[in-house]
This record gives sequence, structure tokens and C-alpha cells, in this order.
Amino acid sequence: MGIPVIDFSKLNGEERATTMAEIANGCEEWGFFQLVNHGIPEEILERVKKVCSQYYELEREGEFKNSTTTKLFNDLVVKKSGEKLENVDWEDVITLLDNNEWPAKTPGFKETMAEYRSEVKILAEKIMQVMDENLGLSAGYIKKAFDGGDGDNAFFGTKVSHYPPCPNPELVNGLRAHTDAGGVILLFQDDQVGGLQIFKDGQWIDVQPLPNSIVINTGDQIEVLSNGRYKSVWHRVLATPDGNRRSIASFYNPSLQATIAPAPELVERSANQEKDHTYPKFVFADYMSVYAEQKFLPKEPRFQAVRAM
Ligand SMILES: O=C(O)CCC(=O)C(=O)O
Repeated sequence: MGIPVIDFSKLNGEERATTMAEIANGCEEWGFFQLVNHGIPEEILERVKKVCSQYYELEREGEFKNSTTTKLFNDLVVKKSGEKLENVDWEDVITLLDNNEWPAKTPGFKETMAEYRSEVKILAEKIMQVMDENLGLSAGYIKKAFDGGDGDNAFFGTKVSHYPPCPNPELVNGLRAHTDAGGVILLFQDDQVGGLQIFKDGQWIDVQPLPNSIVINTGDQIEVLSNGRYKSVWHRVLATPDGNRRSIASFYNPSLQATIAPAPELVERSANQEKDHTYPKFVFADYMSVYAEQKFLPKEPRFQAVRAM
């Protein structure tokens, strides 16, 4: 079993209704799905793979080998205590924004990643439009909610990760299980090295690598806006002994100033149901300060904490 694979190009043709329904099913039943024919040129994706791998080799590998994570891990291996490293991830990360200081030594990194980011942002906005329509919200509702009412202020960050080969993968997580804090996440994952899993119906299932596809998932803020119709889903990355897994996750999140609340249309509809499923209303910056402390814990106490603020 794998997560749904959806041909995004069919949104513009005779199969539009079926494709909309497939995306609705991906959001409601899975919280994760992957898009093929998503419109980002393969030529750009090939360059992204190349520059990210070169970047790791040239600018990160040495740092990872000397990192606290590696040191803690090596100490544990020597101790042979059978314990697992619980509070760290076997992951090397940098986050790219429009105005960050760009890695300097890797030829073409900045140009390629800036180009990729603008393509993937367009795709994120298209997906949000599909979600608006599937949820019965007005066109542009989610984007406007994320902009915080003050122009184009939504956060758009791209996290470049590598999960280097780990000699004892049973002793550490690649990335600990969590749900994502924000809005819509678009992941360009490694073609060859797997490891990403989602928790569904009581079991962990693999997000199957599919060359040049983009994996989409929804974060806690989409769960709130949709009043629980689209749930954020637990996921994790396993450490693996073979291969250096590369993943590039782009996060379309609310502005820190944005007020997030369930869309009133969706609350009215669920008011007819027996139980009140209404989610809280809060400022996203407050949510992020709770998330910073509780990322790897269940999300419900986070919703409770911001409700009480
Ligand atoms: O690297 C991956 O495949 C997943 C990354 C992720 O879940 C995250 O950064 O929140």
C-alpha cells in the first residue's frame, strides 16, 4: 500500500471532476498524496537534485561528521547500552528563504534553488485553490487567511535535508514523528532512498519514492481552517544504513501575524452534527511558540494551549 498518486495535469481537462475528487480524498482520508505532471519542469528538478547533493558533499558532510548528533550517536554505540537516542534526529538541515545568506561554494545552488522555490510556490497556491473549491470556500480563502490581511506576507520556506547513511539505524530516528505546524507542505524527496513514513489506521506506511513527483501534505493550520475536515498526519523519517537520503520540503505557512480560525462556513455546517468539533482561534505566532516546545508531541494539547491564550 502507498499514498495516492494523482496526475495534476488532468485538472485542466475532461477529467477535472475526477481529479478534484481524488485530491479531496487525498486530503480527507490520507493527509498525504503525491502529484505527477505537476507542472514543475523536469529540467529544474534534475538541477535541484544535482546542486543539493553537491552542496551536501562540499559544504555539509564535514560538519555533520563533527556535529553533536554524530558525537552523541558514537558515544551511544560505544556504550552498547541498548538505549535509543530520543532527542535528536539523524538529519542535516538548512532552511532557504528569499533573503537568506546563500551557500557560497556550490556552483549554481542559489540560482537553481531560487528558481525551484518560485515554481513550487506557484504549485502551492494552485493546490490551495483546489482545497478552497473542494471545501466550498470562496476562491483565494486559504491564501488570504495565511497572508494575515496585510498583502503577501505568508511564510514560504524551503528546508533542504540530508539523512546520511547510519551504521546503527535502530539507535536513532532520521526525523522523529510529528505533524507539521503550518499550512501546505510540498516535498521533493529522494528517488532512490526511502525512509519517509506516515501513520495511518494504526500502522506506519511508506511514502513510496516516485521519481520527480511532489508529495503534498497538510499541516495543523489547514486542520484548523477546515475545522478538522483535513487532518494533519503524523509522519517520520527512518534512519537507513545505505544511501544518503535527500529531501527538499517547502512550507507554505501563515504569516506570524495571521489570525487562524475555522472557516465560518465549515463551522456552521458541522454545528448540525451531534458533537462540537470547533477548533480554536489564535494568532499563528502564539501557535509557533507552543510548537517550538511540543513539536514531537500530539497536536491536541497545542490546540488547547492556544485556546487558553
Ligand atoms: O524529509 C522528509 O521526507 C520529511 C521532512 C519533514 O517531515 C519535515 O521537515 O517536517
